[in-house]
Amino acid sequence: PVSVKLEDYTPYPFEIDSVSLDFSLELEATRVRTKMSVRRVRPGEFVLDGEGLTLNDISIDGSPLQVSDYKIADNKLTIADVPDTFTLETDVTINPKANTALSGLYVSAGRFCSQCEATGFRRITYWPDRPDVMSRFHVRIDADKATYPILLSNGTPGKAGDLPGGRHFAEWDDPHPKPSYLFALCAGDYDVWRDSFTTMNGDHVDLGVYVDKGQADRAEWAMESLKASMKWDEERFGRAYDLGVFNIVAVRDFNFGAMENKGLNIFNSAYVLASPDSATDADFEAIESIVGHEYFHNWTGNRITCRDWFQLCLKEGLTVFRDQEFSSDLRSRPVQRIKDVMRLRARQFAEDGGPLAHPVRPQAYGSIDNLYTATVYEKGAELIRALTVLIGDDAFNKGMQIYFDEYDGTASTIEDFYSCFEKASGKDLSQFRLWYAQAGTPEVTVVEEWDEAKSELTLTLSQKTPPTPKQDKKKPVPIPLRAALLDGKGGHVEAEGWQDGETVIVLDKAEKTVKVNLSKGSARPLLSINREFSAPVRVRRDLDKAGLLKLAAAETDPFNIWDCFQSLAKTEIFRLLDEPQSPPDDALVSAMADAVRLNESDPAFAALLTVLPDVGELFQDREPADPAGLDSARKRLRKAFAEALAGDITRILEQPSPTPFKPSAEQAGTRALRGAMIGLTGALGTPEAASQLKSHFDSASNMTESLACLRSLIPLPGKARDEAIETFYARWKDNPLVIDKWFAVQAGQGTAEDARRLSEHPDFDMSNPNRVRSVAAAFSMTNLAAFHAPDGKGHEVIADIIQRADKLNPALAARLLTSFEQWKKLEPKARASAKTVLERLQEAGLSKNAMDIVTRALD
Ligand code: HT7
Ligand code: ZN
Repeated sequence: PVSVKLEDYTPYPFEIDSVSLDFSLELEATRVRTKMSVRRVRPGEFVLDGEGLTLNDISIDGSPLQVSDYKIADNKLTIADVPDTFTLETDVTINPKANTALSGLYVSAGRFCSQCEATGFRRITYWPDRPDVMSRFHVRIDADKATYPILLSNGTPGKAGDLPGGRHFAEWDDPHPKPSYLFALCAGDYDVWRDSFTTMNGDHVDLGVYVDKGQADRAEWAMESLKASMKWDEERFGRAYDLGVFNIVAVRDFNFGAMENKGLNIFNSAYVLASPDSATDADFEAIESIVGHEYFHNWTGNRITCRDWFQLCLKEGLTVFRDQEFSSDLRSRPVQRIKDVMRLRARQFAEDGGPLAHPVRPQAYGSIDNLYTATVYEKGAELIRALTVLIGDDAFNKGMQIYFDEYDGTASTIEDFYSCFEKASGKDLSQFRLWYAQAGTPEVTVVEEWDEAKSELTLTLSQKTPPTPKQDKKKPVPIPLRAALLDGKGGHVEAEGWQDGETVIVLDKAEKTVKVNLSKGSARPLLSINREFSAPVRVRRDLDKAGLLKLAAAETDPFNIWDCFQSLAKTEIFRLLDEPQSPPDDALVSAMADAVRLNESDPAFAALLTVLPDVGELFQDREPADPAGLDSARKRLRKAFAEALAGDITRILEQPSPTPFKPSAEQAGTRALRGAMIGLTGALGTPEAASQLKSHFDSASNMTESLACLRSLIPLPGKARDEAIETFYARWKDNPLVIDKWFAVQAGQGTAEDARRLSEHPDFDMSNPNRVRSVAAAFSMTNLAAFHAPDGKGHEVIADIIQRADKLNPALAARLLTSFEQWKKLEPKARASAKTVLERLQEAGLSKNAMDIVTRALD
């Protein structure tokens, strides 16, 4: 496939200071009239992007152009001879109703909405659709008044009024120059949850969350989250909102989580709508974090945008870092850190270790939609976090202020961003930028040597990054490792040059030796390293089971306590896989259970201690990988763990669930531990367990526990399970977001036949990404034992769904295809089946997006 290369970047030859867009909305024939003021700033051709547009008229300075004056080819309109300053007017027709790709202007539930990032604007009108062309937008929308009483766009509202024939119009002005990918338009009949916010500068902002009719009260949490985000960005980064209006619109059909369009965020309704009975704590938490994420883009993405799409991590990695910090400040920092690392290891480490691995800032791409990856987002955020450790919080905060002040209103690069931190810290960060150019997860090996006579600990640290596609050789990167010396009694040991027994070791060479001098006669301390997961690396240490248990008991960093138990559980699962006749290690299981009990006063943390590494993560350390074998070894350990906690399960579940329901971190923590106990009840797998789960399901007062019971019942065939599936469906059949969960819990634990049956259910809807993902992504990304079953049936069912989805929505199909990314690591039978299926898909002639993934996966 043709690829776009970073090295080919050239600035656009023209500036377009302002643009007027005039929309006449009709479902199948919307008219878009565009008037732009163009000014040449450097030599070069005048070329506009345009895709699927019917051109009705085109003129320069009021004179219509003849067909011979311009050329339309390969989705580009080129006008050979243009004056240095001119006004270009175009008039095009588009068909939003036929737009199933959900990019550009489309229709969801009878209402108009748009998605322009990355290249959707060119499906609306002719335009230089690249992020470094920034313009002031004036928008006028006219539409039938009865069907579309609310007409929204970016900025602040202007004139509005009635028109003949039952139509009306509204105008919107955005004073901030912006790239086309931040343009948005929504039109339809909505209910609105309204509120307001006064900024730190005393400016009044009208806030609105627009949702389906009758759903306004389900928008309250999104609104609370928005106000909390606005306040947090003022307090933490000194950044206030800059318009008099901020609106959020919820749509059911959306390819992603949400979109940060200037002043008019558009959200997947899954990340807006929540009520205590229908949403889980995870839903409330996700809404808070995504509302925050999109709001934070106002400064990191909108006011300072990206020069080109290779710089995507500049806005995404930084904004993920900001939303993680927001959640940490509002909830529990250690719990947030553990959840973020779980996500990173599950998604980004897997990506980095497979054929789709790419640097955080890639050098080339085949299809821009496929650049929205865990590496760009999650690893991008980790690099910002590692930077804070490397230069310290003060220099980081100072650097951020320099960035906001110096680059406001510009389309910037990673180099621009890092120049601010070089200024703030006085450090040369050129080696740190290597992190952006190299794919792969570095492996850090730590070897310790203790000299009793000298009371000296010698640490030999080394790093190695495995080869990734098209990048065989890797250079050392600076790895900031937070470290502490533990005394084994809950405290730290002082050492020369360390502060309260803590320091940051920067491993910036292939190998480095660090001498740690303790006061004479000191006992050997235990080393705590990569505390709080200060760098996105894999750490290899020469610690056996007893050593890890001792370290877990001595640790003062909650992240590392959790991580010690993860390592212990992983090793034990591998042992159980290799020794199928051997029972789980009693001593280990009771240590795991003790850790849960010991931390019960922090129930959210205790709940995380019950989660064993999932098959996807185990998979990364076993080649060839046998997902079914790993799954059954994992289940054996989990069953023993549940048996060790049997008394605690009963005790915890006998206590009442907190009432009245609040989505607070405190209540969510209590429910998380209760949910964990429900999960472990299922792991016991006994008939009594099924009936206990069913009675808990029947009496559950909130969705978190109700869904946890259903999830636990799914693998336990029988009447209790069947009744729970039916009751849940009957109760929630009119709530699509809850029915998505109903599909997902079944696909996430069923067989390939179950996944096929669900994909044939009358409520399965190929045109709705949430519903497709609730079956296809839940099955292929969370149920690896069934997806990669050696008979190949799992691969086939997903390939069939992908092929059907691709005809409607290539971005969705491409994302689902990434579930095959680990295929080369599979045991021979599943590997052969995956290869056959990928080759069949390649032969089938898929979309450009889907072909990009298939080709790279097979490479
Ligand atoms: N910046 C937004 C990205 C996005 C997107 C990208 C490709 C196709 C559809 C999309 N919808 C939204 C989301 C974000 O990171 O905030
Ligand atoms: Zn984002």
